Amino acid sequence: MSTRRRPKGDYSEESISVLEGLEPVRQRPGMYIGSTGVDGLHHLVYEIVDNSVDEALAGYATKVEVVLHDDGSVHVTDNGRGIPVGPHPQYPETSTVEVVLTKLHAGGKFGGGGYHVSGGLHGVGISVVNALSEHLEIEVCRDGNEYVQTFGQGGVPEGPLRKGRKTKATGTTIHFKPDPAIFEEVDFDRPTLAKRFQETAFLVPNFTIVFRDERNVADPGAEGGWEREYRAKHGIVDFVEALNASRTALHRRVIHFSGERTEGDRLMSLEVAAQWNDTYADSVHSFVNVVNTRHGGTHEEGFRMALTGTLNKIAKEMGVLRESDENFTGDDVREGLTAVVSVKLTHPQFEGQTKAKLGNTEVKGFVRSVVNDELSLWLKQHKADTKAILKRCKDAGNARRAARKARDLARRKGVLDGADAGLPGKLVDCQNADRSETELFLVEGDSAGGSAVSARDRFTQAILPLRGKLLNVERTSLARALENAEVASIAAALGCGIGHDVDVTELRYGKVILLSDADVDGSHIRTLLLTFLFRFMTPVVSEGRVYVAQPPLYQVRFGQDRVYAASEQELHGLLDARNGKPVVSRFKGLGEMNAEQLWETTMNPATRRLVRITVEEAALADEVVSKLMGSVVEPRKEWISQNAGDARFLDI
Ligand code: 0RA
Repeated sequence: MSTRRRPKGDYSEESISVLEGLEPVRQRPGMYIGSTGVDGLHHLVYEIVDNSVDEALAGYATKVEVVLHDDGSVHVTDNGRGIPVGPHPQYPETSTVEVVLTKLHAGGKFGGGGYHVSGGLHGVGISVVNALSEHLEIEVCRDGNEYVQTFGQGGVPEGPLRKGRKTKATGTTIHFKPDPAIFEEVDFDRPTLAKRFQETAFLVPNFTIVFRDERNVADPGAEGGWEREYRAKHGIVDFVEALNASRTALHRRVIHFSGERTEGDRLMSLEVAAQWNDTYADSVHSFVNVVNTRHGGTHEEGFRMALTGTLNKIAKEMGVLRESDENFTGDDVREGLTAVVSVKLTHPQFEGQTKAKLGNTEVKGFVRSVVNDELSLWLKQHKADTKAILKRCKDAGNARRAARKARDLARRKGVLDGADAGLPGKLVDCQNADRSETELFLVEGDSAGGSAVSARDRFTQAILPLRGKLLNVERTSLARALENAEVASIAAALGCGIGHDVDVTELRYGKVILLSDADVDGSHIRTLLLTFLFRFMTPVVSEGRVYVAQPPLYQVRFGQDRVYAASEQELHGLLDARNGKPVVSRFKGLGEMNAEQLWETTMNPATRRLVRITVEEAALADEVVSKLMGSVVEPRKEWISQNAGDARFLDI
């Protein structure tokens, strides 16, 4: 897609803005780059690279190269037009290069009202980078020559812009070293930058971003000289394919369309790529002027409304929904959807603390009307894909109704109602009606479940034995998940709903505790259970209601005395600390412990250890499962070969 716009250098009177010096930036850096921590530090790089991206969007640059150096400095070079070198209209004595680097531009944008689609968080301009640098060197190739200027701490010019050798090339090179007096630590994180550059490359087709890490090249122990090249021939279609790479797409072609509208000097454009996969996740990524709008906004609202409306309309036209059927909800149509919504605007208005939400009201209607028209057209032209998509929406709706029914059934049963219909037969419930004091143990295996039943405090502790391994949640929609007997019994026992319907206040227990063997198989089932809870009962995890029990691996007897150790290390500690003749035994599984041992070591609130699971840990489990059990073989192979033997990843 091409975005036509007025070039930045087109200075008209009204675009001349009030300029001021750099002092305010050093006084309050947070105002300009968000923070002086690692995020602010990375922001400096984005600020420069975004200017190169603008040159690419305007049709001039095709490439930018970013290099990290040992001394904390960064080198960014592009082949755009180069910053103008002639006198600045407002400061006839000074080159435009120097003004751009030493004056703060009102509204943060170069040329004020002039057209500038900026990628930066606040679009603050490269003078902010100069202000927060210890040293900066700029080299501009333009008008047949190279021009160079250097700046000291805080962006103070060390001399005027000087003409250098002749060249036919054009472009801008900036080499800057963030000022250690400003930043908490000058230590760039390669993966953070790499992710951003990859994303940028997807959003700016045919723009090449070379990223090289030359830190520690001299150190033979360190991995130096790392380099990647990011370039996306098919833009956001490639983006969606990459996002779906470890999943199975439900239809072959990636949906792709775009639209534009101009209103006076305002231009809006939209590009969408989308493809459904066989997982439960809803993964809509939105961008405004190549910046990720993590918190959505009017463009996402317009997209969601049009998506739901269009799919309902087409489903009726194709007879997938009859007039008497309930419409698909937004959740139904977004189940398994991976989409990228990229909007470009001349006058974006961002909202909120992080500026990660779009506020322009006119964008909603624009996006809505483009999606209504273009998506309808695409679906009509791709009947086979459309059938697969509509079937998916219909299954999602059916599953949602089934889940709600199950929850309503469970809701009507108090804990004291016992094993009425609705609660799973295998559940051995507790008696306490005060839910906050109760605990549900999800126990791997029938025999371990049996021990746990005898060991428990029957007033507060309930046991749900799970047979063998849980289904492979990775490849599962809500509909398929609910067909699995283990999933259905967990959902019924928890009673708080499943999927988008979860209501944690309905959770039938205070704590949900995963109890499995301390070995590799136990860790496997724990990972699967966490993934299941993370995907289908997210609020239960995020509200801190999920725990992992820590059964011991060893028992050591010193005469009549029994002590336990959870790891090899703890065992050695114990043996070193005590006198007497130890008898060490290793538990192969929970089933080997008698009820008394299990109570003492793992279940008794007074003596046990529990680890509360955070969303981050559950998300990590989810990632491991995606890689190990996703339906696409390649990433799994790669992951296993990279991490083979590294039990850390499974040991959650
Ligand atoms: C001001 C005006 C023009 C381009 C730029 C700045 C510019 C800045 C950076 C920073 C890194 N790379 C850059 N490339 C360009 C417009 C130039 C014109 O009208 O010819």
